[in-house]
Amino acid sequence: MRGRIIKSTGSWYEVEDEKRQRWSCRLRGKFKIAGLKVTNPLAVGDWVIFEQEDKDEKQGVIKDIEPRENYIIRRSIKNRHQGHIIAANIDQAVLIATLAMPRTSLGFIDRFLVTAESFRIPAVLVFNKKDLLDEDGLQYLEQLRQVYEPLGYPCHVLSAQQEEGIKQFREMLQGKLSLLSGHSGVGKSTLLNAISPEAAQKTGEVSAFASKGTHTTTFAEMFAIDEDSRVIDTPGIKELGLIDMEEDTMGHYFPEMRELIGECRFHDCTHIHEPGCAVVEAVKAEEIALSRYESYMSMLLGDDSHR
Ligand SMILES: Nc1nc2c(ncn2[C@@H]2O[C@H](COP(=O)(O)OP(=O)(O)OP(=O)(O)O)[C@@H](O)[C@H]2O)c(=O)[nH]1
Ligand SMILES: [Mg+2]
Ligand SMILES: [Zn+2]
Repeated sequence: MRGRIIKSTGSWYEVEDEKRQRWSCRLRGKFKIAGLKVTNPLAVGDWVIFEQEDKDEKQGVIKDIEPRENYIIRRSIKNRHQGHIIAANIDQAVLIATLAMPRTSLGFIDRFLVTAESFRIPAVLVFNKKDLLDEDGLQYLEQLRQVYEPLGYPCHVLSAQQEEGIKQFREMLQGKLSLLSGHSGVGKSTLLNAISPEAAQKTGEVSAFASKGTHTTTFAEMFAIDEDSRVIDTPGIKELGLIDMEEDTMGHYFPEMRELIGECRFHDCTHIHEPGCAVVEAVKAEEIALSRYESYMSMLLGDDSHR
């Protein structure tokens, strides 16, 4: 049978078959994907081939994994030379951000976008908790929209609590598998609950744990919104860390800098101190947002103060 992993706890995988039935699966044998050093062989979003193990119960054994269209990895906490696959085969990565309570920094947003670029996954920005913003806040959001949308990152401004902008949010997810990401407290679960009855039920179950001091949720999990729209919630994942990025390729992950490739005097220009740098010229001419350039520099120089 063929199915898709919708949840993984490390030793067990919840798999949904093509008739949308749920199976509890184990992995037999080992899978090694060439060139990938990861702690988990399978991840949410993976398509697998499995066999029924027990005639009476929905239990199976995973025999094979289909080639991935893409995947998103973060550095393993245990071993910095290894990665942990967060999800595979996703159509878009959606960052839920807030300007207040908590504040998502521009550095964090740009890091997220660079990560998505490096995995060649389209990215979308969603600013939640609009209801907490005053005129100045709303105006600032409008400025951010003018920075990000021309770069190819759609921006949505909404309020999960006031149920404002939920319809557009839902439309943006329509027909896709979306990875939801964002700092703790930005409202990922609240948003999910507003659009997915399945998620509402599950997060309700888990929130009882929250009061006991454990994480609200620990594993990435896929939820159905409707027949052909799914989202993956990634609780407790603070950051989609970058893996081994070379100095001279960082600019490739900034679309506005990528556009200027070949226009700097030196072909291996890092856009920091070199004379005749087209990127620096564009920053001076305000064609590239200063905040984006600052993010680029702090990522390149490994300075984490912008996060
Ligand atoms: N004012 C306001 N509060 C909101 C809004 N959306 C969510 N909240 C509140 O923000 C808090 C955190 O929301 P959650 O949905 O639990 O956040 P989360 O992103 O799932 O957090 P983690 O599960 O820890 O990653 C809750 O108290 C929500 O009620 C909003 O649009 N406006
Ligand atoms: Mg949550
Ligand atoms: Zn340059």
